[in-house]
Amino acid sequence: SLIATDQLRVIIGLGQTGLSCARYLARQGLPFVLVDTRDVPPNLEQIKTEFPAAELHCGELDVGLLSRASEILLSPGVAKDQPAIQQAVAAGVKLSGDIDLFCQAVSAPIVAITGSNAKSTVTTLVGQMALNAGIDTGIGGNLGTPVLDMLAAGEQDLYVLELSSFQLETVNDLRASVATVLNVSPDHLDRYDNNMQLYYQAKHRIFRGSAQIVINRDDSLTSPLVNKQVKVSSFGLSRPDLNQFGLLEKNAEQYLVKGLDPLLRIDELKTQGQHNIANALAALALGDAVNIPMAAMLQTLKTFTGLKHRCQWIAEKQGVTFFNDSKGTNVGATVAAIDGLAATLADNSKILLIAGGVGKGAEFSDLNKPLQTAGRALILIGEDGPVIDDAVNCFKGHYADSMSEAVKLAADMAQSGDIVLLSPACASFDMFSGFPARGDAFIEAVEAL
Ligand code: UMA
Ligand code: ADP
Repeated sequence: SLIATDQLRVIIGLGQTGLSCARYLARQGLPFVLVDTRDVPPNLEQIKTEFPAAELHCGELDVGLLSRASEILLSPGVAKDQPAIQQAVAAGVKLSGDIDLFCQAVSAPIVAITGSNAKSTVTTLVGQMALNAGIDTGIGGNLGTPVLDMLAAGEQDLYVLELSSFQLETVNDLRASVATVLNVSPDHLDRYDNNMQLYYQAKHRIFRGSAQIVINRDDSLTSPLVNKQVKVSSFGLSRPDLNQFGLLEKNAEQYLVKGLDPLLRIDELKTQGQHNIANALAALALGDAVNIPMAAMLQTLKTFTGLKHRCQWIAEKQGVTFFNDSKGTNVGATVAAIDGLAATLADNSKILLIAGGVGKGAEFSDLNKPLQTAGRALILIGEDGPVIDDAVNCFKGHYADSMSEAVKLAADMAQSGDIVLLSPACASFDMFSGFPARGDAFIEAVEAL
């Protein structure tokens, strides 16, 4: 490489994150080398056009190059435990990523959100609360817009970031105004050596340097050890202590409350299920920590109907209701979706679950309890359908080769009053480009019935 070693930044991964890092460094006139582990990464031609002068290496990682770097900027899709990366780290090379660069660059307050589930929902809620309060707010991260791309048009007044465990793996110092782990249940264990401890540790890096933290009182795994200077607040579905967020009954009505102060009746929320009440409380606690005015926060909760592909109501056909929860990509999410919808069922009505896809090495036996209580049938799609079938013992799965076949099978078996729920507990990449395409295929199949 022609770049002086003390300035040799190597960007690994030429997806959205890598390109956002390259654009960010280019904006500052700083040199970089582009690397991807694939022989031909997608968008290669576009990358060559956008960065014609940049040195580019594709295929197997070059240990020599990485070990000469001053800093490696690693994309979230690339695991850091590969020998070439570990050798560079052992040689003293700093391992970092787009989130660290972003946090070093901005002085505006940051709300940092992770968790196994509900990240996108809570990030969107907090961001919308701030926008409704008239605050110039950037909303991004794992949700879609790479964080560094948000800086292209100058700094804003507040940032709300959804961070995945993959992004957090390379975070050294985040210094959020407020950070939270919303909940912890198994996911991505294929990437973490089947070791929950490693996954948990990656998530808890979100608390590094944070001024305030928000914990979930109903999930002890969300609570870190912190020193006295850090302000801790909490949310949960129980009666809260002073200044904490929770639920309280007053005059036979359930209220979202801060301490003893009623904020909103729970039936004023437009989203369904206990898990969405927890999400609303989490958003309130986070927004309160960065002083978003309460009126704007409550107004947002009264109008937010939920994101597409998350327990999304699609249609009612011959008394059967269809819900698209394509974003349910792990067991915890699917259990929450079944429990949440089961609470809305009339007596004798049941749920027909469409599940399966790429299981990411997960263990599916936690599906038994909610299915025993509320399930009518299990329809399986994708490569790990049989793994789910083996783990679920309350009934045998029915196999379908396509989404349309799965929807037809479910509709045939459903009785009036039932719910057909797509909540796969798996990633989608064996059959679809991602969870949005899977959800769209479900919607299309329902409409075609
Ligand atoms: N890849 C290689 N070699 C490389 C680089 C990438 O094989 O050198 C592969 C990865 O294994 C992966 C794919 O390419 O299969 C994409 O990886 P990437 O790191 O280039 O991904 P980006 O395009 O930068 O998108 C990432 C997030 N993707 C992942 O973490 C896998 C996006 O989250 C995020 O929106 C984006 O940054 C902006 O911040 C997506 C996601 O699936 C939605 N996240 C996971 C989830 O939510 O469960 C964590
Ligand atoms: P993430 O970005 O973490 O994947 P989303 O907000 O997109 O989270 O929601 C993903 C899925 O998680 C939803 O489709 C729903 O099934 C489930 N879910 C939502 N909120 C919760 C919660 N508080 N606890 C457990 N599961 C939840």
